[in-house]
Amino acid sequence: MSPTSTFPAKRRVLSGIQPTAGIHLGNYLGAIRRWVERQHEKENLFCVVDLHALTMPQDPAALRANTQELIALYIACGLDPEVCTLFVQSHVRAHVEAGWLLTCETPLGWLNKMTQFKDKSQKQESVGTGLLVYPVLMAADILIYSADEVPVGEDQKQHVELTRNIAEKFNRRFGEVLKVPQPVIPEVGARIMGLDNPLAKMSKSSASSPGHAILLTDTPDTIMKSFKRAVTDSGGEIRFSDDPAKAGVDNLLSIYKAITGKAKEECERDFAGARGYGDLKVGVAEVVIAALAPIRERFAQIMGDRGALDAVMQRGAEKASAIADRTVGAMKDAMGLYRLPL
Ligand code: ATP
Ligand code: LTN
Repeated sequence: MSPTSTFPAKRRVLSGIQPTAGIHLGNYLGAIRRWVERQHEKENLFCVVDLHALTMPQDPAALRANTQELIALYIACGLDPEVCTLFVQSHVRAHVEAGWLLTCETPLGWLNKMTQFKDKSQKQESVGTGLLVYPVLMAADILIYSADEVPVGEDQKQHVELTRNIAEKFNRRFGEVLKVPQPVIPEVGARIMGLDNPLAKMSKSSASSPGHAILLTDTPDTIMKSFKRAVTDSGGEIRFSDDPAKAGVDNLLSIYKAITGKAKEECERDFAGARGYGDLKVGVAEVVIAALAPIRERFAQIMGDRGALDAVMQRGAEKASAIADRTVGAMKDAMGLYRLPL
């Protein structure tokens, strides 16, 4: 069997989100919504990357609960488990195995350049080794499925580029075993900013600070309140802008644009007669409430049948393992690890 026979015939998509509390509007607009829209065009694998969550301190009970909830949220957002393989990373052993094989092939200098590592490590007193090598585990997540496309928000582009570099280096040394993937970044919604600070990206790690993020499970009342509190500027002009001073208004308009799918001029026109930023905030809140209400309702329903959720995860893990084990086998053979005769 040639190693390249592990490549799929149809274009394959792989992506994942960490099961840390507070899945927010940025995760939805930057990643999940795109996965849902394209699910019928491709072969899809979406995982809950629980092993990645361990790079930061987690409460074990909360991690377990968040993992199941994130699978439920994937389905509530519109991913169909009959069409997509939905699974939990730690249920597929090949991730860790391939992670080690690739760690041995990754120069330390490449990891030291990762901006997310620099940001996150600065915020911690003691930095775990996992935080440094985490992009190699992410490379393993992608490469063991021979994924063609990795749909992510802007902040993950650097990690997908690293994945490409690791795959190319591996292939140069050991032959064409790994498919070199492409990042797919949405044109709108790739970088939603915090409502409390429009210069910092909306993030789960800051989701506990009030008014920072809109969670997918927030009630209409909470969503309206969060938008009403959003930081803007002391002017009154409602237009898209690159000026950091107008980042708050730009972020609100970008959210409106991403949800409604309207062109920039049309979005600005919708608020042309607005009396100050109050009207803008309410207008944006209304479209977000309408978009998230069905997700919140479906989520509650799905969480009512935990047995069905476990079945989705079980089936997903089996399908994912079957693909991943083949690639890891090909990697091991190429690297010279001794294989026992069957
Ligand atoms: P953390 O703060 O814990 O790093 P996060 O909010 O960045 O979490 P992740 O699990 O790291 O969430 O990201 C899941 C997906 O959502 C990734 O594809 C990421 O690029 C995307 N994403 C995260 N934040 C945003 C954002 N503010 N705007 C657009 N996309 C985002
Ligand atoms: N590193 C990503 C999550 C992630 C991922 C992946 C995304 C882990 N493995 C594979 C796409 C493909 C993050 O923190 N957002």
